[in-house]
Amino acid sequence: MLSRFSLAAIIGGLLNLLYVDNAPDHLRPYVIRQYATAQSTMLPREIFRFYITGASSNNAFTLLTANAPGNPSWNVLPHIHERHFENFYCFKGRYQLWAQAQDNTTQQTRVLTQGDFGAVVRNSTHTFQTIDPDTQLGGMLVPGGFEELFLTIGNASHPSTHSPYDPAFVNQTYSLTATESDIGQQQAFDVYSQLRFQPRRDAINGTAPAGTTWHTGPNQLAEFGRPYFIANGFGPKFLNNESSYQVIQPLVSPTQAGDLNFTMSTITVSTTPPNVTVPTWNLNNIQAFQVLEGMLSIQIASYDVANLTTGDSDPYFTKAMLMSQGYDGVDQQLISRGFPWDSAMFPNRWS
Ligand SMILES: [Cu+2]
Repeated sequence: MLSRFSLAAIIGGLLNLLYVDNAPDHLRPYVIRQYATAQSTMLPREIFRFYITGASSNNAFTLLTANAPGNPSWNVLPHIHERHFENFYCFKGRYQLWAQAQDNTTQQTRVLTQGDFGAVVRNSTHTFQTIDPDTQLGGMLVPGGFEELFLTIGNASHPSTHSPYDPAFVNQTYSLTATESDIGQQQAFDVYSQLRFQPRRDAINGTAPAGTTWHTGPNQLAEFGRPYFIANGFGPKFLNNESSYQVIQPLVSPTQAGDLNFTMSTITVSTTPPNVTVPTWNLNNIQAFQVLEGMLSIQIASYDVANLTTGDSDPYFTKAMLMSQGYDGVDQQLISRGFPWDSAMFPNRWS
């Protein structure tokens, strides 16, 4: 069965094997399959996989997914990270995310469905709860290395069927209480439990407080230091038409990332029109693509072409998540040579 691939294209070293089952223990180009072993780790009622680690990205970022059924309560105690910016993406199913900024302004919550995004900046109190039976969330944490927490507190789990999670989770109950020693141990990994935080339960149409815009109108990326949420397709958009059409939807731009020096965008790509040459990129920083729809073909240095696919071998429509180290990555370059665009779709005629 073909499935979604992740790819960390690290420009530089040349090694023989592009395809791996676990993220490499050092910086190098690689491709890893969705639901690969990926150091899969069991926590109560959820399995984490680590497609990019601190070791594989020279500490640029960690890319993980968590698969879980719906949970009767939060998946984790409310907590803060002082050093890590934690990005939440919904690959499928639904989960609810809560976030409150450091200055204790109004607590926000959203129910995330496929393609929705939440940016939990440093020092924001947050927690989440999975809702649907087949839910997958993505976490992109900057800087890298945050997986060490899960590898320490979880149990190694390598389902031989590569099942996203263990069906036995559905009947399991667990308690979210933490002992003093758990809390002390977690602080060493930049997790500071906020036991007095009460996640609000008054969301209507997937959002609270009242008056917030969620799947009903545009969402903006926030000023530096504030958590924010972008519903799928409702954020800012840019079109680049230098080769194929590419619609770039930034999720984290330099303003929000600040000193953490990274960006995240989705890029929707058309086919390449006749008589157009596919461009070659010369990039100085780490770029990682995770294909969401369609297929992205990438050739890295002198490796063979890698086809990152969700199963479609010759699609007319491809959408990928891009994570980029630095402020001159693929998304920022496409935006700088493109222009603001109102639609999530590329034009229906070649220009
Ligand atoms: Cu967190």
